[in-house]
Amino acid sequence: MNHDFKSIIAQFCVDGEFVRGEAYGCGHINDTYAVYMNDRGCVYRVLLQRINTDIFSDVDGLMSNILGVTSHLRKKIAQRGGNPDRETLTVIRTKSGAPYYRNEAGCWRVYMFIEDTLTLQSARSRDDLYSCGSAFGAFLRDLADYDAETLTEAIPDFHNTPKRLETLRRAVAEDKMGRAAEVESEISFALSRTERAAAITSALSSGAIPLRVTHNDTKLNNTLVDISTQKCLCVIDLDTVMPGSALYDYGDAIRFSASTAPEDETDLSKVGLDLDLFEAFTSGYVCASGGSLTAAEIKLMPDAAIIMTLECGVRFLTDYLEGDTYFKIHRPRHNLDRCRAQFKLVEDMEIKYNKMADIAGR
Ligand code: ADP
Ligand code: GN1
Ligand code: MG
Repeated sequence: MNHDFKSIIAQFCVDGEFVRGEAYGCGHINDTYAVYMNDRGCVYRVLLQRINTDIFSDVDGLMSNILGVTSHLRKKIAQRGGNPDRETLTVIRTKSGAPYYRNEAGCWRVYMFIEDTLTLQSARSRDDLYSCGSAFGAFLRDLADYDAETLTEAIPDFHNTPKRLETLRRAVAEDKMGRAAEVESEISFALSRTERAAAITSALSSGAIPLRVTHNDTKLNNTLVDISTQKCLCVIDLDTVMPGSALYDYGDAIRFSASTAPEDETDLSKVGLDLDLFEAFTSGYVCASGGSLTAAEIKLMPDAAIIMTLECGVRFLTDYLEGDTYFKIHRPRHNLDRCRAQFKLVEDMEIKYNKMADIAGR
């Protein structure tokens, strides 16, 4: 879709003349653009996003979460001598002081563009995953004293895996696109794991593991890597910061980053868990979280990897059955390909369960 970037950006406290806007990044949810500005001969860019309001209906609540969390993180980063402008997101407000701008096309926000960084779609080495684990571990630690009560639940039951399975059951029953017959084996793969899927939510509700402020979308491409140090500099994509379990963050990161293949790989023989990458992320995460993870959380780490991978596969499958309305797709059956890759990864993790447990235990 073409948008009038010039008039949208004119609403924000962004200096200089508009030059151009272009699509940017590989997120599945929001529409992201790099907008170039010319400020007295100096060209720079800002990051413009159209927030997906089909998914995030309470944009005021969402933006107030982001403002609260980033101002808390800024203080922590400054206290340890870091650079808050590069190590967390900075919301650029509108000229009237609002954190976003609404027009007929939707809700728009602008972030400072964090330059001289890379977004990795897959790990190039163990070091990338150690560093990514450290960044998400530090995120958990820095928000440990954040008042969770002030956070809006941007997407209720986001990582409630049993509820995700319920939604899948409903989508199968409705079968509005007539696709259920084709994916019978994927449906039974998911439903046969219903019991295992409840391990994190049950542990949370019994009090066996604590509720914390978590990121909830810990893909490698939701971090920025500093080009000069080659280390993870900044955790981004803060839309889903909510009270949750550290195991959601840990498991989802393993799902995406410790796999031997991309999330949408169609050659399933290439998809599996790389135990070396698993070990690298796990040590980075546990060390940087500052010793705050409990024994019960650590014990559930291998289960978390499996559950979060299963859950993501279930979400892709449900979206396929419902007509691909949630995740952006770039080809027909893309959600089905993503689902199959997740389920293949679950199978491989089940085989490697004891090895994962040994590593996490160490
Ligand atoms: P989505 O919710 O759709 O995944 P993200 O917030 O993750 O959107 O942004 C998509 C991509 O845009 C990221 O993967 C990253 O490459 C890039 N990005 C996001 N915020 C910034 C920023 N402040 N500076 C530089 N790049 C960014
Ligand atoms: C979405 O926004 P993005 O692309 O970082 C999704 C995650 C999924 C992920 C799968 C708000 O993440 O939950 O795990 O796709 N985000 C939302 O790639 O649903
Ligand atoms: Mg993202």
